[in-house]
Amino acid sequence: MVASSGTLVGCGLWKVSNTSFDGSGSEVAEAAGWTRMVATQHYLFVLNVLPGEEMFSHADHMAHHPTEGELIIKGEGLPLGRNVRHVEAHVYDIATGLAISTQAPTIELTNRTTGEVAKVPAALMHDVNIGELDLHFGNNVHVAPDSDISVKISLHGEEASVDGHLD
Ligand SMILES: [Cu+2]
Repeated sequence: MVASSGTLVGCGLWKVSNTSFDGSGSEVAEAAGWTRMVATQHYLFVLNVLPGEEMFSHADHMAHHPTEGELIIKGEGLPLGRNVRHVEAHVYDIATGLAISTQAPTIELTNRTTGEVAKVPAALMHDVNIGELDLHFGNNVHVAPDSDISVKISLHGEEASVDGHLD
């Protein structure tokens, strides 16, 4: 499966840079995070790996009105911390082009440098500013610095994987 660069809306990084990057471009962008797009028979997956994001429950959101971060629609957001990244998967039905929000994919991150494998709990959320157009699954996960990683995503038996480096 060939992964290519995406230009769809993701979380954080797109607020500071709307440039498409795919690993052949800026090393600075590659260090901070990246976007990959991959399709299976029925689904288009747009995967973003970004700096850690703060996630808020509906109650947190109503109480504190955060101006950045993510609103959890379903599931639980894991805390920020040292070397924490935010992995997210935007899932689209290829036949309709619509975002899928009712069936959570399985997301797994393999650190090929350290050998660690981590399941990324697929909470449903969207950016507090962008709103429902940014609907996606994902969570925060620890990734050691200077690592080559693979992110594997599967839904209803259809599986795809993308690779990238994080400084
Ligand atoms: Cu997110």
